[in-house]
Amino acid sequence: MYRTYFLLLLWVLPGMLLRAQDNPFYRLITLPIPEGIVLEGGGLTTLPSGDIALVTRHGDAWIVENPYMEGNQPPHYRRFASGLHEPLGLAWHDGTLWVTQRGELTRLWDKNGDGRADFYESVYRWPLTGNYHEYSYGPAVGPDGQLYVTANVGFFNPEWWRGQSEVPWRGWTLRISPSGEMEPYAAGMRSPNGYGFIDGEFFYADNQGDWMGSGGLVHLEKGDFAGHPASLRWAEHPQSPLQITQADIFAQVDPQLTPEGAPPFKPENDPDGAVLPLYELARELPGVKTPAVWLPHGVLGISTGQFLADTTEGAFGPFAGQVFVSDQGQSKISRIFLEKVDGVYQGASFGFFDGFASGAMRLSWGRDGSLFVAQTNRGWGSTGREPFALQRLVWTGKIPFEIQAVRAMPDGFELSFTRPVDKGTAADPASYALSSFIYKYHPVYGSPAVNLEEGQVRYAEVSRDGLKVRLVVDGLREGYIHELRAEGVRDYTDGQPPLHPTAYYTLNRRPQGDTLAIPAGARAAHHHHPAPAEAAPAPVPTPRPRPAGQLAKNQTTLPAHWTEGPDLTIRLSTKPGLQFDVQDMTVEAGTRIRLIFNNPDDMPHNFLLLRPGQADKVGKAALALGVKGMAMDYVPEMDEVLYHSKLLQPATNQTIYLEAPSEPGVYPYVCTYPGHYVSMRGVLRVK
Ligand SMILES: [Cu+2]
Repeated sequence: MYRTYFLLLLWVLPGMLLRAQDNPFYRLITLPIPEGIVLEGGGLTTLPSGDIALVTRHGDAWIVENPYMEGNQPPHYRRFASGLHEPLGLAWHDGTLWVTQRGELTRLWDKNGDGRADFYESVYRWPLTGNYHEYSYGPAVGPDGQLYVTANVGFFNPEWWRGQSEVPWRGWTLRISPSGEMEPYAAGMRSPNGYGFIDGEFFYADNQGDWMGSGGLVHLEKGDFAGHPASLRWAEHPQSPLQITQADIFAQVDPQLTPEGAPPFKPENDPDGAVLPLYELARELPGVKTPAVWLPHGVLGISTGQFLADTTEGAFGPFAGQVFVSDQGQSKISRIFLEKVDGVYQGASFGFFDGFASGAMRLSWGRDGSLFVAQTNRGWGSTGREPFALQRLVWTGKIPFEIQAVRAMPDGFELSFTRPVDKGTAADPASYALSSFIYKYHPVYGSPAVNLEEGQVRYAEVSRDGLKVRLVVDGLREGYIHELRAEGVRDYTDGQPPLHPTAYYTLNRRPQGDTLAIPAGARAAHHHHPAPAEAAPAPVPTPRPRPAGQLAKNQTTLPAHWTEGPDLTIRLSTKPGLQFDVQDMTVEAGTRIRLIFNNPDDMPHNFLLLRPGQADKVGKAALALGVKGMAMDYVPEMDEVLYHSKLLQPATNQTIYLEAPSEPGVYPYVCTYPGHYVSMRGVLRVK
């Protein structure tokens, strides 16, 4: 009884996540891993027997027998191969395992049948420079029997961090035949960690970074360009199927950029307010592919892992045919509904399951329709604190109340629910809220959500069976991401709101056709927006005015009353692996400090000094800023934040001035970029 009440509370309180161990719909089972095996999942596939095979980034291939732990027996791990070079993908095809190493597609044969690979066949090799970021992923096996491999751009820091393609075919998808003929298939990848087939079509999933405002799922046809221009260095190569060049892209983005010996793409060259979304480029240049569905950064993840279409025909719950996407940094899985409008893929993304033990990387269906999730924090950290894990997600047979799908309509959306809705709440336009935004297409790492606009749900009509709601809205914008919130809608049976009440619909094409006539006397839309559920910060206190002489929270000039200058200069840097280089410092109360905060790392970071014991609270509040977080430098407006830097792009710095608190104590400092606050911390001891 107490437990049920607790669960209800979790659902009702905005901003709270249903904890993995309390989820009544999906059970998370952890597979024990014997001492001594470092199982950082880089590739995962299910064998015809139902056993699973897994490769680790350290170079081993393992066969996991009895992964279902039948007869209460633990799984058994058998090393199948070793010495592979950072393999990041694995497939079963034509009777053997195929693995993508950094520089090669390799077929693993067990010719003598002793359960260990005895012949590593080099199917196709590609050049590498040795740059750390030249990861390679795959293969995905197509319906054509061809093997698809995706390749990162390298990441270099000549003046500032940027993706470069120093050797063919960094930043490309390659199509390779089993006998080793390669054809370059598509370009514009940055960090294509997700790859695979949905309905027989090739898709890939990228990560936020330079030129990539946020992660997303992209449908790729031969000759397509997905956005990262470094790969276009090889666009005019005789084998290239691309019709566009780097010069075409740069001419649209900034005429000062040139293809060869391009000037430094410095963040400061990106003027404030300049917005060029990728979809506008796609209008100018055929062959430019925008994501079918964007995954809003910090909301539905921060580092896209793998995606997998639900081919279980209902064995995994009410989402057959949809797509699940893992996230390494936030240890979660999101869900995507895809549809085709005018021949173009688009659709909605939703939250699905949070709380994996480590960074969720690779996905594979078990023979019973459960989902295996191979995990690693990759030394970068993840919300799940284990360095690695292997878990299995099993549907319990209970149907969660969720928005099952969102379909675009000429004048709005049609929502399907997994269970009948309460018609009173579902027919009330005030139960919904709509806004839309987009990301910049620019050389800078990531993008804030820009061009934000509130929309309006004008009318809601519930189907007779209570499973569908037709919405008529104002504010549809082609090319934009529409945040549609439905937390006012209640389940007919138990009165609960949807478990994940927010959908992010990417409207690549607005459908043509009939609009819905709003009946006279229909309930008018109220100007009322329900509190955001999934991404709600704690109530924001109005910042108290600071007394004269007191410093701003982000004081970047020498305070006028510091006539003697600072008492102390502290240099603080970020370092790889989500760390500050100094994690413990001690100062006298009231010390006037000049803090030179430097970010030489390859991703953005910030610095927030907090009141004692508030690191978790502030970290969570920053995460809850959702799509608006980037524009706020992920600094929540709350009294717990004493001082902060701005969000520093890679290879930039900022000097701020602050006064050590007058109260002695241990004051934490954290980076609140999504996913970082768990590990990226230090303490300032005030004596
Ligand atoms: Cu950080």
